[in-house]
Amino acid sequence: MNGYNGKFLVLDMSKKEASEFTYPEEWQRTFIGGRGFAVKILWDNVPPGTDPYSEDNWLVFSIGPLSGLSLPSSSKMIVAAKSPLTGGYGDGNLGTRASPQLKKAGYDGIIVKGKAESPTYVVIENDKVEFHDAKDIWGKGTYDTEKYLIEKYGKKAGFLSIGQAGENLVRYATVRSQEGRSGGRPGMGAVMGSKMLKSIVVKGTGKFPQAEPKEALKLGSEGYNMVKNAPNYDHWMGQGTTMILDFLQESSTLPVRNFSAGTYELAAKVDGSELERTKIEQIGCPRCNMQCGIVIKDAEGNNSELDYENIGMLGPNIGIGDLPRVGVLNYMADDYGLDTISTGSVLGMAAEASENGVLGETYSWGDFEKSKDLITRIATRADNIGSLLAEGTMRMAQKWGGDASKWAINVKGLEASAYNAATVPGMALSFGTSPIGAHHKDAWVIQWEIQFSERDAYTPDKAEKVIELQRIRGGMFESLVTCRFPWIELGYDLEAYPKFLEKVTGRSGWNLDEVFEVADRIYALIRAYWVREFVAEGKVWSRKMDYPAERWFVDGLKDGGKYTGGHLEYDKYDELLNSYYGFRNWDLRGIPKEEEFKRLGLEHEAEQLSNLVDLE
Ligand code: PTT
Ligand code: SF4
Repeated sequence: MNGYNGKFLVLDMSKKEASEFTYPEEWQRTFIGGRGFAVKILWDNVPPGTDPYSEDNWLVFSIGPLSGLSLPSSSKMIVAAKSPLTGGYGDGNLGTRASPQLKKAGYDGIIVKGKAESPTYVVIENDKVEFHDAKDIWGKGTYDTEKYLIEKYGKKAGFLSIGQAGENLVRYATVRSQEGRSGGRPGMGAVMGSKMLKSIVVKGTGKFPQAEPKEALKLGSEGYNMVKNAPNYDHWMGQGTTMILDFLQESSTLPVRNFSAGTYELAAKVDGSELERTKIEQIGCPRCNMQCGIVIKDAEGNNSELDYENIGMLGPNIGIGDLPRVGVLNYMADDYGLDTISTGSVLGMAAEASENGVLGETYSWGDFEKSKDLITRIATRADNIGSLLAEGTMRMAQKWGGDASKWAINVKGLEASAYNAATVPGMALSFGTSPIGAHHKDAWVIQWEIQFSERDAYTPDKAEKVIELQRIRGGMFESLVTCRFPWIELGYDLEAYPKFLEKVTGRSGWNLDEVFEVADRIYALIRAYWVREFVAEGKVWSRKMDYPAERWFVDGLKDGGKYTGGHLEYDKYDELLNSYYGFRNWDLRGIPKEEEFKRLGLEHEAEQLSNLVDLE
């Protein structure tokens, strides 16, 4: 099909050899690209039960048919692998110049396998691939690393790099690009580090494969115009994602002091208006005219790019109500290549452990200097405490025992993003059933739930809504691969995307229903992947894997206005989960039924799974 290069570049780090992987053409219809290709490649090629840090784990960078083209906010890329944080499928969505460069170099993605003996970086220039000694940048942060690479390869190249956190196998290390973007929350940066791969540089000079380039360009420029003229455009450009903070404060759903409370007394000091007031610059991904990276001068004079999640987790969640200070912690996380969400959650849990005499040292809410100290000790695994915190909240709870499970705000091991779901059951379901653990990206249902549904209810319409959003956000956007913000934030029409697909691939008949069927296929295969890995490792898979954080059930919410004392209820949540499984045609363990695998054309995968677990 047009719109694709039909192959991935394979980097064998053990042999320092490059080769090509040509995938079956039918995948372009059945999986579209991005996340769909990534999970299929991992399912087929990474043996069940593989240690995420072993040379047998594959790290997959994957773009889609629309990535990098001249249409709204298209320079995105999936980075995926078996996750060292959760043990299941992990991925992230990275904004990067490497996306268009890779397509122009002639590939739909990069597979990294094996393990180099010494630090290495790889330069891809069309079909020329070179493995270089990375001794000059190993041990450096992502800012200096990118600076070094820009000096050598120029500003127009695409860069994918890790910082010290990835090198030191911090389980929530990310991959970074273009000084501001960060992707792969469930430890994709650590998988890259385990392969001794510091950076990938990509340069391409070919053409974008497209069936009707002029038509696609015309549709794209209409899209850019629509975005620019959207009623909310100016507000968005002023505050970006942080404009949501006021709504979360008003609805008592902010993450405050390790998610124990829902409102923050210093919210006005870290909200969207404050960010807008102190903004010095606005940055973003290539090919985007609604750039969301809002930069401030942090308390130590660095330029720090802030989004809502970074602020929520490194601000209210650890009791820091000062934006320039939040900026410092955010800058450190970006430089070390640590996920800000998990870092904020780990610090919140550490502060609570300290309060309860479990941490072994003093760390109080709002202690800025100690937060900095801990972030450095985490990224470098400097000592026992730094190293334990580098393992993430699930393993911290296992180590400490007792009440600590309540302080660990995660699902399946991935720390929850910055929404306190104690009094919003639909958002709790979204975290519970997200395909990578507690990330909001697949179904950010919270605003709909509070504004348009009965907030306290556990009714089936919430399960339906979560699935609707998962199909659009987690299925469609993650396989196309483009940014979802033009649609979600500025109302760009979803129907535009099948039209783009037609013009780019040359295949007529694309429609949203077909794309959503692809989404269901991707979800079923990701779920099969989780179950397969759990069973192969001798762990128990059960519906409890889809439970949100324990705290939201057992502790009443503090400082939540009329929601104070509120919490989730196990029996009602179970009913909601049953509705979700019912709509998905999954059984009561949360495993797709055999007939559902069949409907989606995944008979072979179902047969493989049935060797490990009985299917209904
Ligand atoms: C994303 C997660 C998010 S979601 C944020 S802020 W957000 C945090 N950003 C981090 C960061 O910055 N530095 C850092 N060291 N760690 C960070 N961790 C957190 O990572 C992201 C944007 C955002 S900003 C969002 S919602 C949207 N996400 C999209 C998505 O998932 N899919 C898609 N098709 N389009 C999306 N558009 C928006 O992209 P992860 P990014 Mg990130 C600095 O990667 O692993 O998915 O985690 O990707 O390129 O930075 O863009 O309020
Ligand atoms: Fe990147 Fe933000 Fe633009 Fe999306 S809206 S493409 S995340 S700059």
